[in-house]
Amino acid sequence: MGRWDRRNFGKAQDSIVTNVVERIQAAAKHLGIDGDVVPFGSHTNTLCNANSDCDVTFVPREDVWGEAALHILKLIAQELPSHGFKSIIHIFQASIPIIKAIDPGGVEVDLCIGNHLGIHNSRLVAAYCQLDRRVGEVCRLVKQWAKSEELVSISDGHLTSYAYTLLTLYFLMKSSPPLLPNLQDLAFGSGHDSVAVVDRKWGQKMTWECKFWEDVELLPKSLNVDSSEKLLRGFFRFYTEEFDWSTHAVCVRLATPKQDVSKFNLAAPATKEGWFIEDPFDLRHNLASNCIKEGRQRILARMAEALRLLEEGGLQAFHSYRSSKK
Ligand code: 3AT
Ligand code: MG
Repeated sequence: MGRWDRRNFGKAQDSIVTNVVERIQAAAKHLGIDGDVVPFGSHTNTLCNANSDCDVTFVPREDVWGEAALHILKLIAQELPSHGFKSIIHIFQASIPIIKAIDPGGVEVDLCIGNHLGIHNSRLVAAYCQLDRRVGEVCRLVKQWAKSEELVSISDGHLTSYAYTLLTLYFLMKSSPPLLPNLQDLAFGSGHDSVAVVDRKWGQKMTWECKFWEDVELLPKSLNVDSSEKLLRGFFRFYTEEFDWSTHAVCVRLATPKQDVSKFNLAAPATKEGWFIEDPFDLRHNLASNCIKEGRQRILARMAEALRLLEEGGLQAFHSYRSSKK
């Protein structure tokens, strides 16, 4: 898979996603709907694992939302079987209506309409990954671990893959010395032009500031020389022993090495109970809002177990334990 390059972002980066994009583009063309199929998610930011889905959004030439967007999604869904897709499922109750389908190669595809925020948050993650190879390594290890422990799913009260990526980035910004700078903060501090993105989730029109420091090649290398294994241990230790979930938020937007962000000062209504993982751009969105008490307890218990394995037997013990669970 290619590395992120901001000039190339939004173009397919591997053959899986190239195929998916071409087929959906052909379906839209056949229907006479003008627009672009844009990949986002882990296939565009170097974080995909063998079992990653392929996230794509159709961006119509004319801005549409609500019923009009849903209508386009339904039309494309009807057309997909003629372009090799099968097992098509509509999930229209979600905040972003999506269609799930399986491509001819067996890859799960998630298609939505006009998900500009998804494109921008994938760009932000891609930029963080480009800063240091250990970022992608630790993010992929965390996602693989969470999947093998069945901790990735909001329908049964856990977290999404994307939420685990935000947990990892936040930790890497707070590691000592920090492995990552805060790219959003850098863009604000240096007076970058605004990148205003309109979002219409939950039937409400909101405009979010999506700027971040994109010239990652101009930034100095981190002074942190820890191995990915040590960072992974640090990740599990941070969230099980150091981070105060009851009063603080995982907030990539405001992360500084020294201070945790009080969850009660954030834009979305903070719950007394529960975790708070703020989306870097959509400040209404707590990515842990569906993570129930049992889910949180399970995640922390599995994290503590992962930490123990890493401390006792290193990455080898960690991997063998995970493969014994498959
Ligand atoms: P996999 O490799 O597929 O497991 P991923 O990083 O592609 O992980 P997801 O498939 O869960 O993550 O989500 C795809 C992208 O959709 C990631 C992010 O750009 C966007 N996204 C997912 N969930 C949210 C959310 N709750 N809020 C905002 N954007 C989201
Ligand atoms: Mg994905």
